[in-house]
Amino acid sequence: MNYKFDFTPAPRELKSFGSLQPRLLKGAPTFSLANNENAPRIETQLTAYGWMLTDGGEITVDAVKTNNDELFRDPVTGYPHGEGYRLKLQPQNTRFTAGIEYVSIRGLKYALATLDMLLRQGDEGNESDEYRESLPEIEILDGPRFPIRALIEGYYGPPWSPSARKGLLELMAGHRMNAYFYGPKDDVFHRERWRDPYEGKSLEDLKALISLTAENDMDFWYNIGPGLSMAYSNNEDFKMLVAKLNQVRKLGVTRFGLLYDDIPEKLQHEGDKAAYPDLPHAHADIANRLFRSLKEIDPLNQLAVCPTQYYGNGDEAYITSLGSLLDPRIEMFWTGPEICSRQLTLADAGFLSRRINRPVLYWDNYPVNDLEMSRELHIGPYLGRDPHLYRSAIGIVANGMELPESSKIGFLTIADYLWNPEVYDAELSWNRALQTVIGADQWKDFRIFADNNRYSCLYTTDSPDLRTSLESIGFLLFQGDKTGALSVLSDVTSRLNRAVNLFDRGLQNCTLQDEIGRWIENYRKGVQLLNAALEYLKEPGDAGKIALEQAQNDYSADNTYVFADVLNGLSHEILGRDVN
Ligand code: LTM
Repeated sequence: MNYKFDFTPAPRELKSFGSLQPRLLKGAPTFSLANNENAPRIETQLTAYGWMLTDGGEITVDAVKTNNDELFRDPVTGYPHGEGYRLKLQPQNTRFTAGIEYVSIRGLKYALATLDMLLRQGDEGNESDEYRESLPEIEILDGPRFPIRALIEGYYGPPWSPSARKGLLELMAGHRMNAYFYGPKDDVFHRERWRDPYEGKSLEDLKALISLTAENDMDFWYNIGPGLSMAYSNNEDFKMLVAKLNQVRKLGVTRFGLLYDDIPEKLQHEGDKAAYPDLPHAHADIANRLFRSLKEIDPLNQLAVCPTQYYGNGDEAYITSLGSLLDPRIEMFWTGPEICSRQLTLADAGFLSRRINRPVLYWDNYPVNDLEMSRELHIGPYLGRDPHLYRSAIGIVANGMELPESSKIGFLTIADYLWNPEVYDAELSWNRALQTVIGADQWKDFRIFADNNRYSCLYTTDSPDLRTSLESIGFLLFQGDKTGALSVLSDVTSRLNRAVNLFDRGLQNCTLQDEIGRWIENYRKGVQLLNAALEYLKEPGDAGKIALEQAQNDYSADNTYVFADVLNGLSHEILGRDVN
């Protein structure tokens, strides 16, 4: 039988691919546990996937914790990935043993996720939610490429609610992101009132968030942005900064970020101008002192800094100076050549990392859609990131939209890229992400809508299929082939109408439907415009003309970005032809 393994993400190494053995059961697997050190965790995770624990189960899970992280060392970067695992699935008569070796609990978690994926995929690859009826003998040696695989709540706008955070962190941890960076611009205690300690509800929420991150085996990075008001030369301010981080540290946090983004590019306080030659000296001084104080308390504490100039070529004066002054153990954020970068290349990363004496930590502004991007919905797949970026970058921290449910789609594709960027397949990963967020029954119709919402800094030509069809309709009308044009337009509208019908019936994920209401509305208007064009072509006349112009006005009056510029001027194009 021909088996296809469309893993998302693909494991680093598939060591062997042996004989197939029919399974005992057709549906969800039953499993039993050998003498596993972390048996309760294995049980919880597999049960959550729908597996059943029984004596003498069909699959015996034999997971062994090892200290041999040499096994999982990255062959290219030499990074000792304690998050790696080895998984061997071996048939034994009609049963199977799943042998797992892992170093850290994350390694175990990822191994079990791969095991479920291995059993779940049908002949249709990722499109099946069924379990396989027979299983291969297989050995997988796997580990991530990027050490830091993270999401950041770092946008302007209302912070995510506690329940949204729960949903997001559970999902992303299950898809191998390993860190959550806290830094909502609109949390007053993070930026405007950075000196003030958390108290009352804000403190309780922060504590709950830290616990939630730990429950999901993720690292929590607390970020603070004091630069709007801090006097860098004022020792009282420095003490306030240390005190604030101490408050958070006492909640169990060991990772911190000092954000100097979106603040004045020149020194403002008179005392600072007297004390420092320029901004990078002030920034490096504060960061280095803070780093030393954190390390004195606990050598495990870590610090990352977001520079004020956080994008560009990498040879500008500020970043060059800061890079040379900052302790090389401090991580440094960078968003790429632009604030929202279309591409991140290994060449740029290599150049910057040599100039700043450390691998780059990308703060990637995708899928974020704040400020002037707020009319765009960023639900397309992650694109334009070099497959070899991990050679010069320690990680990527992806900035979310204020829309948590919608952010999941982009984040899921980012998680796949981060695990194994060399074989990342954007469309496959996107299909899988849509399936996860929308559900197996509805994702294909939703994809028709999503395909017309691809516009972002990553992808500036939207609606690829519709664009091609409209080009062909224009060409056919120009040739005087109205029948041909009608046929193409009729196919297009009936396809786009499938998503309208889906929204009429209602998404099973109602949170998502609520969140993207304004984009659904303008999608409807766009489809209405195409329907009106179809009616006019079928029956040209004044009534049809008025309806078409009205539909064009309705669609164009709404500045919510759907179909990008593809439908602009459609009525003009149709009405400009002789279609009688
Ligand atoms: O990108 C950085 C480092 N800072 C801000 C983000 O907070 C904001 O969300 C994005 C997108 O608008 N741009 C920024 O400059």
